[in-house]
Amino acid sequence: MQGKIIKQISNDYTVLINNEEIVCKARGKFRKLGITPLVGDDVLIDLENNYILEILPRRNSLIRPSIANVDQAIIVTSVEVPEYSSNLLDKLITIIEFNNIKPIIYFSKLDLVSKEEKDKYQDIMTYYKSIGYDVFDNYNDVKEVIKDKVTVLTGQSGAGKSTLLNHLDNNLNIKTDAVSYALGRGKHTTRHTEFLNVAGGLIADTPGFSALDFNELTNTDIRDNFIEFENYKEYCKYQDCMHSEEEDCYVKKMFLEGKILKSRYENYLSFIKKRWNMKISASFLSMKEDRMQELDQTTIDYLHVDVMDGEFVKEKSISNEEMALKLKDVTKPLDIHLMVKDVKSYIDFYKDLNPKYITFHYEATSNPMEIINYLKSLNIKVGLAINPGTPIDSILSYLDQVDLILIMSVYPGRGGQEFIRDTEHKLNKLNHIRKIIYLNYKIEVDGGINDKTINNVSDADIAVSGNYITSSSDYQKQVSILKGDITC
Ligand SMILES: Nc1nc2c(ncn2[C@@H]2O[C@H](COP(=O)(O)OP(=O)(O)OP(=O)(O)O)[C@@H](O)[C@H]2O)c(=O)[nH]1
Ligand SMILES: [Mg+2]
Repeated sequence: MQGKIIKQISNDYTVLINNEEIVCKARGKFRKLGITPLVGDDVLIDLENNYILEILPRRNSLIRPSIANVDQAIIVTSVEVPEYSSNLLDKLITIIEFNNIKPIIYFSKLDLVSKEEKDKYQDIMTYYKSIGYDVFDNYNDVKEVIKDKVTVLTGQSGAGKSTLLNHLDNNLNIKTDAVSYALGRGKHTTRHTEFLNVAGGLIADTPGFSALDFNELTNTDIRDNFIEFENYKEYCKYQDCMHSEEEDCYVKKMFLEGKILKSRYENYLSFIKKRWNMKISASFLSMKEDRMQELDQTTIDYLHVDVMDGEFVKEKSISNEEMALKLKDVTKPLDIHLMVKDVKSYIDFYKDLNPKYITFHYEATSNPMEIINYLKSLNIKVGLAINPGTPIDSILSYLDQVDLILIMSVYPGRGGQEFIRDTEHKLNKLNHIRKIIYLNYKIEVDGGINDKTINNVSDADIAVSGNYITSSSDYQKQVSILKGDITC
């Protein structure tokens, strides 16, 4: 039998089947597969045992609030208690847009602010309307957009989601409560997600939250879901412009001319520029004359030593002895990247240079664990690298064994390649996994990194950059640009 989950309270799912509500449990197989049934899911039910047997394909879903298959999300945005946060509003809009759900904005508690402040919020509301969103501050108007639609309410705890529902239907009597700041964050009055029949549509009240993550969204996803940029981007000089520091960026021009709301553009920059902590590992492979000392004196964090054997990769670097000579006087920690087949013998040479990391390629050996253990026995931090064609899934079992994962954003051993865009998803995935299972590995990215592509790798901790630094007459300037200390 097919039905729809309309309510969840811990492990109990209320499923609506032919207008009848049946409380079901989820089959154990979902947990094993890492799938959680969501309110809004269309499901197949075993009516004898009241089990959810199967979740039908979702049209869309959100993590917070956790819900599936909705047409639209009303973002309840309070202007006072909790105070207005344009940052949270823009973050929610971006995430909801990304998930192919229509965002609708509802401003609550305007009755609590002065006339001047109210005017300020009217201007903000006008801006969001001008870029194409439905914006309301009156619940009567909301009634019109929920008819025949599946809607979810979202927003901070205490913003007034349940209050809005009670206004939409006087018979509901959902519990609402004043916001408590005893714990420094609003308490959550609504504790579960539930669909209700309101004003001719289905609408879900959800628990509020006090913090929100972008989770799987990359910087380009964020950029592409700031909808007003769409009108301007074709006039940017660069097709893949991130609208931050690039020259001749039309979006930035529009912002400077007041066509884009200040808070909106600033929030965007804060969303994509998590760059303040980026470490730079400088590769000197393409350095023409010997300016090693000069590079060593810049604010780079590591020296990236590319070692190529002509076997694992086509190219061959200078001999080990010549490399050792080159590195003899440098002071920066060495970040050694072995693009070689006979990993162990190279480790035996480079271990004597007192490196911080030695990174080898997953593709180079049939027994990565043996190399990992060998490096550990030498007290050297272990790095594991993967080529552009190798998925993260193939190294999952090593993530808790290594200190660093190096994601190649070009094919190793060939110069002058462009940054491969799929890299962003890999970095993002690694960052996500690290957060949810509390691992400590560093994430490094190597290939095609320059002042533009650095904006796409904010999920990395360390960016390797070679040509961009060493082709310049001013090494320090390039490093400072990469670190976000100065703009170009
Ligand atoms: N003055 C005023 N108070 C409001 C308004 N909307 C909500 N409130 C009050 O704000 C408090 C929180 O409202 P709720 O509706 O419980 O908030 P919520 O978003 O459902 O919160 P959670 O369930 O915790 O996520 C209650 O005391 C409401 O009476 C409004 O427009 N004006
Ligand atoms: Mg509530």
